[in-house]
Amino acid sequence: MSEPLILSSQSGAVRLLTLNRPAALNSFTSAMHAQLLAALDDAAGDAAVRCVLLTGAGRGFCAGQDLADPMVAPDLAPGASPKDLGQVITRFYKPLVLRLRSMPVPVLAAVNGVAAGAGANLALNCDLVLAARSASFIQAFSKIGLMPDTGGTWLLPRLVGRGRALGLALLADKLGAEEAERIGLFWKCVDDAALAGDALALAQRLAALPVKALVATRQAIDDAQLLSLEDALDLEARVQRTLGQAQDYQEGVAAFAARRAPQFTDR
Ligand code: T3D
Repeated sequence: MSEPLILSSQSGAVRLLTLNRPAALNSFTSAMHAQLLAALDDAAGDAAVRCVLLTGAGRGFCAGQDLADPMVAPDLAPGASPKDLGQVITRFYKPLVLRLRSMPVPVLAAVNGVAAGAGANLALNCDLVLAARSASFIQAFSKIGLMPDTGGTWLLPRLVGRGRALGLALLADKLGAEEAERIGLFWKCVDDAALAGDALALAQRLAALPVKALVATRQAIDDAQLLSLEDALDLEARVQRTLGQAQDYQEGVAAFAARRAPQFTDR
């Protein structure tokens, strides 16, 4: 049997998913897309999972679309029709981003090496990103005549502002992890040797938090970008009403009063 393209393992309440095509820097084929989506669906449907940790095997995190995949590689034969990349996005990248951003648990990316093209935006779609200090982020699209996808056009200006988003997207330069952290592209860099341990510890910490509230926070922060202040305040009232009726709120307040650690269970 061939090696799985997504490795999956469980550590307590954390589901660790590892992109596993290291010889091609974990770039996406249609088979890897299918396996990643299935692995995310499985984690979403498993009540024992309270956080997903996503990383890459080998020296890279993900180099984006596999450019040798016949699905996208231009056919150079005379008269051959061009590939429909719009379909590739609609069929693979859009469902992936929507799946990630609707996960019922927080998703943490541990970026262990280069993250390029759709691979960079895959990481940036996660709720938190830890990156090895030697890792790098490249909006590689313009180098091959494309524009950012996998949510890049939506995410980048929100993360770093229009000016930097355009700088990253137009020039497609390699951005080192320390500089990327400095400009606010993601949460934090750590020493290379500490990445795996620190990421698992952070994932376990997230899993012990009230994940239903964390997921509602992700959704409300995204939704609020498109709302007036008044509408955002109304949204906060609606979501807080729901959270206030959930078990975790009772548990959080009871634990505070009893000066003990809370045991959150909602998902
Ligand atoms: O469907 C569509 O096309 C639309 C959707 C697009 C989404 C996208 O992601 S478009 C952007 C695609 N990605 C890229 O353009 C990045 C291409 N890769 C690179 O620029 C470089 O590999 C890196 C900067 C990421 C890393 O450079 P380096 O020097 O550390 O490694 P390398 O030697 O270039 O790569 C190592 C191996 O991985 C190499 O294979 P080999 O020679 O050892 O057998 C290389 O060919 C392979 N590899 C790297 N990236 C890809 C890849 N193979 C296929 N597809 C890749 N994207």
